[in-house]
Formats: sequence, structure tokens, C-alpha cells
Amino acid sequence: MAQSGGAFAADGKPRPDRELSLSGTAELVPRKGDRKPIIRLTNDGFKQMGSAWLVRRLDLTRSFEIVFTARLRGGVRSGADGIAFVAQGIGPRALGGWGGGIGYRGISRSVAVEFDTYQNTPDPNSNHVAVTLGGDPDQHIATAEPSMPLLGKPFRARIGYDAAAKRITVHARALAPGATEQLLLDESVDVAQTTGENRGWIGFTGATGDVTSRQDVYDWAVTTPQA
Ligand SMILES: [Ca+2]
Repeated sequence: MAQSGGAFAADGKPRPDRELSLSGTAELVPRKGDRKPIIRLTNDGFKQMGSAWLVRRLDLTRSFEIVFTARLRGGVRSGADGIAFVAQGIGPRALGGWGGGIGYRGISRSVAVEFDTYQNTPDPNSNHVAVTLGGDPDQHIATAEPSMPLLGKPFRARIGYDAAAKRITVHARALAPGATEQLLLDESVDVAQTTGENRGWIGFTGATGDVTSRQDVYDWAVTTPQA
């Protein structure tokens, strides 16, 4: 397994400021030590949307896996709207709609795995994970309800793409001692075909609406199998 890079400084340490392209309300929040900064997609304000993409394109005809920790903290009113991992073929400044759009609505050539904390009309509940295509969060091709709450406490997600089988798998677990990982989704998706790109952009989006939350992603890493 090889760590997918971004830009690296002369001392070999990652340069997260050059590794990611941020749009909307997305910002990097430094952490102590050598740890990569937090990607803060929204900051508890109304009608925010943010996106953060790896500057370096990823070969979407190959398998990959991304792991990350997310912490979605509710605002004064219960938290909304959630975050998504997205692979897309639009570009490194792509940004979608606020509210139930989770920052990816309208990113037309995309595959999203959303972690949705607010029940809009098309949603099954206020705690679901779903795969959606073409930047349309109203059309879930698969949904699952995790056993842990997406809102409040941090959770660890692992999203794998098997390019040979053309399947996306989504695992998640609470970030607590003894928590077990749960397979949430295992869906047939052709990422390169759906994004229209053999080399596309991957990253995260998030949004708030009339209900808000602070939505952070951190400790993320992308791996690709060696040829
Ligand atoms: Ca929703």
C-alpha cells in the first residue's frame, strides 16, 4: 500500500496547505505536533457550505481506500446537515449547495458517500449513510443507518473502492474503546465512468442550513494498492 501524496516540504513532511484545495467555508485548523490539520468544512453558521479536495488527482480506474475521522457537533438547534466523501470530475474548486445539499448538490459528475445528520423530505431518517450519484442528494442508490450516532461524538469511516469489481464499500465505527467496525454499504458503482474522468478529484464536502453544526474531518489518509 502506498500513501497517496500531496505536496511535501524539503524535510519530507507533508504540506497540507498545498495538499488541499479549499472552497466556501472550508478551512484548515492547525493541530499540535506533526499531525495534519483539521479540515473544518462548516463552522456552526447558517447556510454554510465547504469543500476540500486533494490537489493531486487520483486515478479513478484503480482501487483506493480512504480512512478518516469525522466529528460533527450540533449547534444550538440540533445539528445539520452532514458531510460527504466525494469523487468528482469537475475540478479542484467544485462546491455544491447548502443545507440538504451537503455541499455537493449540483456537482454533476460525482459519486458521493454522505453522512447525513438531518432528515430532509427524501431522507429515511436523521442518521444515515448513503451513496448518491451525479450530485443529487435526493436520490439515494443505497442507504444504511449506522448503529452509532453520526452527530455528537467522533466516528471513524473507511471507504474502499474496488476498481476491478466496481464496488464501493463503506465501513464505520464509533471512536471509542472496544467499538467494532460495521459494514454499512457495499454497492456497485463505476467511479471513473460516473465522474467522466480516469483521473479525478477526491475530497470532502459539508453544509449547514437553518440548523447548523461544526463539521470537522481529520486523521485522513488515502491508500492505493501497488501495481
Ligand atoms: Ca439530509
